[in-house]
Amino acid sequence: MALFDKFRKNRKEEAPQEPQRRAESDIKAALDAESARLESRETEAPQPAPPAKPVEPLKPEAPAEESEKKGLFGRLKSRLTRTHDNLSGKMDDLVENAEEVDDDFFEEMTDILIMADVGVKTADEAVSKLREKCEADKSITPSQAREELREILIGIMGSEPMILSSPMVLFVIGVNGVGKTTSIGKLASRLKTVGRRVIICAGDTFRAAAAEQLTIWADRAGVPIVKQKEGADPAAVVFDGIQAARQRGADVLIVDTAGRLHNKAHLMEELRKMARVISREFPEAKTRSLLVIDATTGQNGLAQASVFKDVADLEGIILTKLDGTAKGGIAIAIRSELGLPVRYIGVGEQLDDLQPFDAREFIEAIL
Ligand SMILES: Nc1nc2c(ncn2[C@@H]2O[C@H](COP(=O)(O)OP(=O)(O)O)[C@@H](O)[C@H]2O)c(=O)[nH]1
Ligand SMILES: [Mg+2]
Repeated sequence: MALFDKFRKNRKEEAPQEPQRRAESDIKAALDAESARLESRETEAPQPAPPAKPVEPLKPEAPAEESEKKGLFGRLKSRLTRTHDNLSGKMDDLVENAEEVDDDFFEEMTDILIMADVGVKTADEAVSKLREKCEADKSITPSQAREELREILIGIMGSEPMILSSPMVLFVIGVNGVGKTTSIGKLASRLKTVGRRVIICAGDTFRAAAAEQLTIWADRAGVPIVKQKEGADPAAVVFDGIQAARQRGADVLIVDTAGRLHNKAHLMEELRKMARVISREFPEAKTRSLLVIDATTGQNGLAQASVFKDVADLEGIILTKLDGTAKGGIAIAIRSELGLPVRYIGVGEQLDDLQPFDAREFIEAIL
């Protein structure tokens, strides 16, 4: 404990706002609303209701009206225009010019998918499935084949809901610049809006500006942040984060991390050390890691992911910067080539530019 005492002296923890009491039924309603939104399909037993505790004023998300849903989808679509224009534009041409569904049609379709970064393996897999279908039913037209392709891709990606429980520690990992800090701010804001108590922990103590940048995001999201001086031991910051989470009855502690992939052994050791602190000090918390991948780095992002898969037990992917690429097909490749679900997507630099991933909406927006 002496180690942590030493670091705790340096602690610069922001004073939390005085929490206000709220009825337990309200908390449950908020969590139900979040479950309905984020984990819409029930694949696991429902999480137990959290113990009664003081929470901030509740702003539950009203069930999305049809018009609101359309608005959200319209927004998603507008953010994915580059990929849409690339993928859907080329598919339009293909379908318009094809007289029948033949070898050339399948070949060209495969090329279009690969050019949108769907990846050779995944593109081949999807088109072989389509080919089988078309061989079994010769009446399928080029335009119907495209519809079938959509369904096949949705099937390949799947939509597994992320189960959030309370208390929970979420590590956000990934190489520098992919969007970890930004995504943490957005995620904290999302969770707070639906009544979860979130604390952010500045575990990236490597870069001088990292904690400051995270503080700005914490302020935007309106959640407390726990941090220490640059160069502090990330495990000591996590220790402080746990104390804060316990004191305030937080549901989710989100931990930012440094992305020093060039030294895998070091990164692994750092993550292990933080995990040890959690299992010792916060054994009741579920610990999960989300890997952030920058969609604009394409297949290189997949290579990074396979390295991180070796060092951490990954819960899933946050795929960022989809607004900045014509190659958003990478979202499809991730599921089939890494075996990891995309949990959230980043579609811009604003606080509300992080959306839970929905395979059907995604495919409908780009194809
Ligand atoms: N356009 C766009 N930019 C993003 C997105 N997510 C992050 N960024 C930008 O990417 C840059 C790096 O983000 P940062 O969170 O600092 O990455 P980190 O090093 O992994 O923590 C920043 O300029 C962010 O504004 C996104 O979804 N869309
Ligand atoms: Mg960062």
